[in-house]
This record gives sequence, structure tokens and C-alpha cells, in this order.
Amino acid sequence: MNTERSQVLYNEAVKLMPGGVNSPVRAFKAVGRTPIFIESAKGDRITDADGNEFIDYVCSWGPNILGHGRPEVVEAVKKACEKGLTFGACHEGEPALAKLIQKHFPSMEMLRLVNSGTEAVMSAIRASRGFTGRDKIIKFEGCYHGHSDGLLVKAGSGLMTNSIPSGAGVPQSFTDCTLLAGYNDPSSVESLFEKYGGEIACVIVEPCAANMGVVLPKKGFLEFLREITSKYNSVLIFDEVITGFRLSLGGAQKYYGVIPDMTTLGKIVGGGMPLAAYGGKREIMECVAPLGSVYQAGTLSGNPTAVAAGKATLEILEQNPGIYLALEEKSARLEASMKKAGLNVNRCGSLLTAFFTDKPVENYDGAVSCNVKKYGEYFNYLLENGIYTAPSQFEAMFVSFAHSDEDISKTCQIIESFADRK
Ligand code: KE4
Repeated sequence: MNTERSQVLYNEAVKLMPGGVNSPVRAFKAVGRTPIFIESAKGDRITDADGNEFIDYVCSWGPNILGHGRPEVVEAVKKACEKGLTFGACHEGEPALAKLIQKHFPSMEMLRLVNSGTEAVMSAIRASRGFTGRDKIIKFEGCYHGHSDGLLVKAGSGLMTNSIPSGAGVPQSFTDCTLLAGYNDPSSVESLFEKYGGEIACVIVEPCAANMGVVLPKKGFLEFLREITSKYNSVLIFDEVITGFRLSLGGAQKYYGVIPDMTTLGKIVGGGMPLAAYGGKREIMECVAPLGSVYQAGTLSGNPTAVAAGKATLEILEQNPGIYLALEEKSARLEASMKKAGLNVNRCGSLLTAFFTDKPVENYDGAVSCNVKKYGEYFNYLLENGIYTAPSQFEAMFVSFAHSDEDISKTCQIIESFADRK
């Protein structure tokens, strides 16, 4: 595969940006090659700077549930741009999008639009601390909630991919209030609450983990978290940056039937533009400035162009509920082929991961038992055969509504041939 142009671009980029990238996982370090530079994308296909075309299962890490360049979304953004890119003032799109989000996430009685998942999570945690007057938080090993200081403790995703168990540059005092529990391990949560119960402001969890690869919640785990946080008057935060509008129109909380006190959203809610949201019980959100003293702000928060992309995307999803059935069918076909190829697969809706370990992957320890070198071989085999999947064992494969039946069949055939490769 000719990647000359990508190599030239990389050689330039690597002098200007750490690793030549604006986000670590894009550096392809985990799969032992230099990154390809993408030139364009349409539907389920991306084309790199050398003209190589791939069926895309990264989908920009989740936002492109409708595929790349969905005409109605592009049109909505173009129309918004003609009226001005950003005002730094209120505009009608904000309550319109907020209402649309709330319609599908009724637990978000009040919400705020921000610019990234990291910002949404950071703000939700601050609001839960302001509301409870408590400092400690519980997160789970292998879960990733963005790169705010207090959460960079054995996070999944980029950190785990680069095997940095906790990032440099984070003072120990910034993580002293962060307690780590085991995903799918209720007893680890119980012992933390027994020890610190009255000090714990919130528990934040990916309701289906997707940043150590896809790891599903065991039966009863989310219900357990709901009960124990209610018992101790701690805030339960579902980080639905990936699962929101992906597992269902109402996210994981609708899919699993467990309702958190707060929710963070990102990716799909912005339709491919930098927009995220956090929100929850009115009494918690009323602690946020200018109503309350929990401060959170943002120059571009809720800007009209990003709001236009998010609103157009959610409108298409709600007007076509059959999308979720179609995603389920496409994803089930991929899962079957991965299993036929002898791969150890976890799937939750349109999120999948092939784990290179013989152990069942039900938590962080299961994920880290993987042979990442073997995953690299799998990634490169697929790439050389026109399939672009996550360049890291500890990420998810994302399926979009734009993945055609023919391209799903082609992908299945390539995956099955992986087992027979010489
Ligand atoms: P952003 O700040 O990257 O918009 O969102 C952070 C975040 C928060 N919560 C969850 C559950 C997330 O998965 C993320 C970000 N996801 C990664 C992919 N696993 C983003 C890709 C990247 O870091 O380049």
C-alpha cells in the first residue's frame, strides 16, 4: 500500500506537534506504524492522502453514526455558517437542542452544552462536588473520561494504549480524591463506600465500557451502582459520551433501564462538530453559575454551527428509529465473522472489540492480558486489505448506518481470511 504522501505529511507534523498528532491514539504507536493522513470521507468510506480508500470503523471515535458527510447535516452546518460562525451570545438553537436532548434523556432535567467530553465530565464532577459538599470521587479502572487531571489515574483509552498507568504532570494532590474501583466488581465499590461513604461526591462510570476495548456491564452491576449511590447520597454519573444516542436513542440508561443522577454526552450529540453536554437533576444543575457557585464557562459553548450539526443529527436519528435495528443487524454480522475467525469478541450494540487474549474480557485485568502485538498484526492486515479499524487494542470498533450490506460482507470476508493468512 503506497503511503508516501502520508509519510511526507507525518515527517512535517512530527516536528510541530507531539507525535505529529493532536490526540495520542492517532499516532498509531500501538500498531507499530506511522499514521495515515485522511484526505476525505463519505458515507462509510475514508480516503487517505495517497488515494487509498478504506471502509471506516473508527467513525471519528463515534460521532459519525450516520456515516461521514451526511448531506442533511452538512447542509445544516453550511446554513448556520452563512449566518455567522459564533456569537458568544444566546441563540435559538441552544434551547432547541437542549429540548431535543432532554426529550431522549429525561433524566437530564437541566443541562449545559460544552465543547468536549472532557469538559462535560470535568464539569459534571465539579457540579456533583458542589451539590454534595464532598470531595472524593470513584471511577473504574480501564474507564476513560477525558484528560482532566483528577481522572488520569489508570485511565483506559490513550493512556492504557500508551501503557502509561497514570499520566506525568498530574500532582499527586490532584488525584488524592480519586478512588479507583474495579469494573464489574461490586465488592471493590462496597469497600470504598464502607471506608469513605460520607465523603464520596459521585461515582462516574461508562455504563458500557469502551475505552479498554468494549467491556459490557455484568448483569446487575449498573443496578448495584444505582442502589449504593442512593444509599450514601452520592451522585451517580453515567459517562455516555460514547453510548449516548449510540446504544439507543436514549443511550445506555434507556438500553439498560438504569437512570443516573447526571449524564455526560459527546460525540454523536455534536454530529461531528465540537459539542458535548452535561446535565441531570435540576437541584444539582441549579448549583451551576450563574444560578449557583459551581463555576463553568466556555467561549464557544453551544455555538450555532456545532449546535446545527448536533440538532440535524439527532433529528435524523429520531425520525428513523429503524436505524438502531439496522445497526444491530450490521454489527451482529461482523461479530459472527469475528467469532468464525476465532477471535475473542465483545459486542454491545454497534460497539465491538476483538481481544487478543484467551481470557474472557470482563474488566481491566482481562483487557491488559491482551497481546497488543497480535492486535497490531490484525490491525495492519485489515488496513492493507482496505478496512480501517481502531489503531489500538483498547478502543472500540464503531459501526455506522452508512455501512452498506456489501461493505459489511466485504469486511466479514477480510476478517475471516485473517485466520487463514500465511
Ligand atoms: P473528548 O474530550 O475526547 O471529546 O471526550 C473524552 C471522553 C469522555 N468520555 C468517554 C467515555 C470517552 O470515550 C471520551 C473520549 N473517547 C476517546 C476514544 N476512546 C476519544 C479519542 C481520542 O482521545 O482521540
